[in-house]
Amino acid sequence: MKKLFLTGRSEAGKTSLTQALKGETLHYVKTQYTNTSEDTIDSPGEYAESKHFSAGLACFSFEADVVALVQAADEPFNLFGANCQSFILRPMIGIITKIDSPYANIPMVTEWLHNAGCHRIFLVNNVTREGIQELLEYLNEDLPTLTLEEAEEKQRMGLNEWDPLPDGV
Ligand SMILES: Nc1nc2c(ncn2[C@@H]2O[C@H](COP(=O)(O)OP(=O)(O)O)[C@@H](O)[C@H]2O)c(=O)[nH]1
Ligand SMILES: [Mg+2]
Repeated sequence: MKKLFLTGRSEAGKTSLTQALKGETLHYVKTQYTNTSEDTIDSPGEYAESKHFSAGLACFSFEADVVALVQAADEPFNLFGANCQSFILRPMIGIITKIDSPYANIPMVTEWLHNAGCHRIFLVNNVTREGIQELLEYLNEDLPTLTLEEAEEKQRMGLNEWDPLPDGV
């Protein structure tokens, strides 16, 4: 199972997502600190919202196999700049929560997450668990482990460890 790191503004639905992934019914918990001992690493929204703390997010990401930018479908503005993945040495996905919101604008949030560099985007409703199974299937596939030689070869080609090799190589 891939260890997932969640970041996004307060109220985006990160803590609810950890509960939906565990099959728990949603209950409100204020996220006071980053907890890395479980399969999902949750973080306080204040980290993503503050210029001073946001560098800490890159450090926490190194504890994870995959980083997820979490944005609610009804968020009024975008917190993440273009190409955020450039300083995170992990595959980065986007998770759009609250797809049931009457104010949802899924095409706009999808565009934000694509611009940030997410290579895959999942749509979820934490309340009804719609979309959670698809995310769990992605998380259940382990990342392939590379030998040192394979890792060095990918580095020479300018590829990330998790990128597929070009055709014919
Ligand atoms: N309708 C709806 N509400 C949600 C969803 N996910 C979370 N919420 C609600 O949004 C609020 C903030 O959720 P929370 O998980 O604490 O956000 P966090 O600050 O990112 O951890 C809570 O009242 C949740 O019940 C969702 O998919 N749909
Ligand atoms: Mg939280």
